[in-house]
Amino acid sequence: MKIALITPPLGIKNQVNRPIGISYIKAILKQNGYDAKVYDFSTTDKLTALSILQKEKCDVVGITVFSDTRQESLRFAELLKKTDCKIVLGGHHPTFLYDQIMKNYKFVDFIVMGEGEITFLELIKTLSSEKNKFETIHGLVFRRNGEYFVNAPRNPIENIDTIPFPDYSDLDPSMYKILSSLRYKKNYGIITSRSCSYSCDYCAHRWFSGAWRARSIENTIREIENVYLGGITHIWIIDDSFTEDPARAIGIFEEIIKRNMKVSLAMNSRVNACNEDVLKVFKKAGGYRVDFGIESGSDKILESMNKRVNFDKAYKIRDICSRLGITVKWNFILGYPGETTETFVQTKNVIKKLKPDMLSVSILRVFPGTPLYNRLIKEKKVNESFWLGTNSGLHYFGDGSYEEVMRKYLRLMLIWAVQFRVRSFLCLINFVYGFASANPRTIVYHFLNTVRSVVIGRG
Ligand code: B12
Ligand code: SF4
Repeated sequence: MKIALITPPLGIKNQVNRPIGISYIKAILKQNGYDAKVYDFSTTDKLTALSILQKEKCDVVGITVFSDTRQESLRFAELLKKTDCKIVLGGHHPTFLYDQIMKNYKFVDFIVMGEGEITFLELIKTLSSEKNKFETIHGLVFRRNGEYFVNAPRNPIENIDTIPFPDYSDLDPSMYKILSSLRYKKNYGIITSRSCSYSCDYCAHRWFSGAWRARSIENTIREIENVYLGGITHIWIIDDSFTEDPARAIGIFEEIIKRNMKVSLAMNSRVNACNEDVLKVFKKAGGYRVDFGIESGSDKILESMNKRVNFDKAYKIRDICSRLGITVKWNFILGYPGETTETFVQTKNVIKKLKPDMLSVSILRVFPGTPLYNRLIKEKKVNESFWLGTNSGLHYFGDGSYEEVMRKYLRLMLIWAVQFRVRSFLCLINFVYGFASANPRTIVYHFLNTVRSVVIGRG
């Protein structure tokens, strides 16, 4: 059976991370004697991608679908269906919107909900046996005689050390680059734990993959060592909540130091789950950048986000990072329901106090599967049919009108860019790079990014 697992053509210029999810699926198929090929078409044009797959004559094509890129994925799937293959979708978007997809896109044969390793393996086993007993596969949505059926959900894999390492053998490592210390380095994104034990209102992870589960230090370090020995020296730990168990995080960094691996490390963390001990050993192991989400400067908004962030702890973490020479990127969201001029100003004041090295302020996007989305649907403030249209992300503009929020947003961005002296040089380079892109939306995006992150050194 010929199986392809793909990221669809997305028309983007640079890809930073390998497609981790489908590469995990390839690995588990291989472990069980099935061969699948992974294609990352995110930077490939549609016709080239199509002709590659047409030549392959696949029996099954599995596609990752994000909400923002669902149209690209679905349009491509429709074209592929003409080659008479089975179309299987996976990822966050179809996990939550399987009803809408199965009703409106008849060329989709299967949807894998949540973590895909075991469900997809069972599907391939069933298709190979030609018994077609799909109803016994937990986590699967399937079509039969014009109707579709939704099976019981599958529990997330408890011991994630049992999953083989993602198999990237089909991918070109030089494609995944990141700007670090003013030059591009080959990047390796790694997931050392799944999910998160918080449940922020705008985030779907708890609902997508249950409780926080971590790989052991030994299992994680083996993957890092493999890639290091393969010549990659930039590792980005992209877990949702990497430092949830600080002792485990420290253990991983200590192993990197002990094994004398000369790597540059970046990580995502959470203010409440980070401390000086973690940051010190992170720095010693090659750590140079941490991303934190604060999201708002207003207690009221933070409460409705269920964010559980402590500003004093954030200032303390900023001081420690500053002392250790670690760059910090702070992420904020504007336009949450309940956002007012007063809460805008509160956010502005917190940013001012943080003196960020790097800053990302985005307007709220609402994703299916989040408590926020479900509430806005119930209150009829957003409509599920949005996803059938061609606009990419579902933005929500709080209680103000679009124009009102954009006006405040642009004004604040301009003031902040100058006032906070953000030294995000990388954003400027991104901006120049973005201009080379033909997509006007990308240009506007990079323009806004730069306006809010102009480089004038830290004062
Ligand atoms: C790394 C990352 C990226 C990287 C790499 C993406 C890539 N090529 O894989 C970059 C930075 C490029 C990126 C970009 C985007 N991302 Co992103 N990203 C992540 C992040 C942090 C980790 C993804 C990951 O590898 N997880 C680990 C693996 C094991 O899990 P997984 O990918 O979910 O895969 C499992 C299942 O979903 C399923 N599965 C996935 N695909 C398939 C396919 C098949 C056929 C099957 C059967 C199963 C299956 O099985 C996998 C194994 O269990 C997640 C957050 C998260 N924790 O997942 C956000 C996340 C996936 N990203 C998100 C978004 C929105 C985006 C963007 C659309 C943002 C944007 N507007 O630009 C773009 C997409 C365009 C693109 N270029 O790919 C959202 C998706 C929400 C949604 N409803 O769509 C997430 C969940 C973050 C969030 N905001 O909550 N992203
Ligand atoms: S936003 Fe971050 S901290 Fe909040 S639930 Fe999601 S992953 Fe966890």
